[in-house]
Amino acid sequence: MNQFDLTGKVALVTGGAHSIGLALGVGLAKAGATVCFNSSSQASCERGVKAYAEAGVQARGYVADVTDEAAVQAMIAQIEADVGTVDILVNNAGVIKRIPMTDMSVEDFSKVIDVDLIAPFICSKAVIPGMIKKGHGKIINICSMMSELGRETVSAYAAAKGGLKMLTKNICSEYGGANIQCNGIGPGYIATQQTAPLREPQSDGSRHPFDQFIISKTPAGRWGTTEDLVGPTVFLASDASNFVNGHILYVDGGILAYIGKQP
Ligand code: GCO
Repeated sequence: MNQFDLTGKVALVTGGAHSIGLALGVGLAKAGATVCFNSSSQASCERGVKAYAEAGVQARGYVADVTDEAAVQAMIAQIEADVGTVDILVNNAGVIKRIPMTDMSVEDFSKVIDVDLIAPFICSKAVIPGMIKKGHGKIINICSMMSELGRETVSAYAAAKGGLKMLTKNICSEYGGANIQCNGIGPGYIATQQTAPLREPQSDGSRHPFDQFIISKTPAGRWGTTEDLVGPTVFLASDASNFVNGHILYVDGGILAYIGKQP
């Protein structure tokens, strides 16, 4: 039997209308899953459904603010009514605000914590009862290099992603006995809209300093693509990872292992 086959499984990808979430949703659908995603607006959901169709797969979009527990509970109930219990949850929705910490308002810091850490708690709490009833479940938290490392201007994001790493380990600890595996994917530096400002070419056409920096720190010598994250996510969503729990799988081209190319 193909251990990577997700046929018959229902997957929910939060923030799955674009970028990394869309790539993961398409990959899970191509592995056989029935894919649902949420977005914050009807318009974004419609754009998302169209993007999935252009990729050759069907997906169902749900409007829900993942920081609002009542909205998330209602979304999970609607998904269960529409297609069944959520077997696979990918906590992908995330925001970043790059502001020097001493310039950052508490409101901005809290917003990042709400979306990047509290929302995964809310969504996991909403799907775990159904997973327990069903006798299995997969929760995949999209962590970050910043689950392990800090850098200037990303204090809130690093605090949230560090917390998400430990929430991953705690869900593993608390619900592993119910055959729920909770793991993380730690993307390296991926070429997305979110990192576009870090790759903006200079006025003279040369690489952005941060772009050059990441290339020098990555053994693979390139930025990752959203496609690089799909296989690892299908693995963690499938029976092939039934004895993998509480692990953050870094998909980073080797950054975390490498001191960096000598200048
Ligand atoms: C940044 C980047 C990173 C990446 C990603 C790395 O400002 O350093 O946005 O945070 O987005 O999280 O794993």
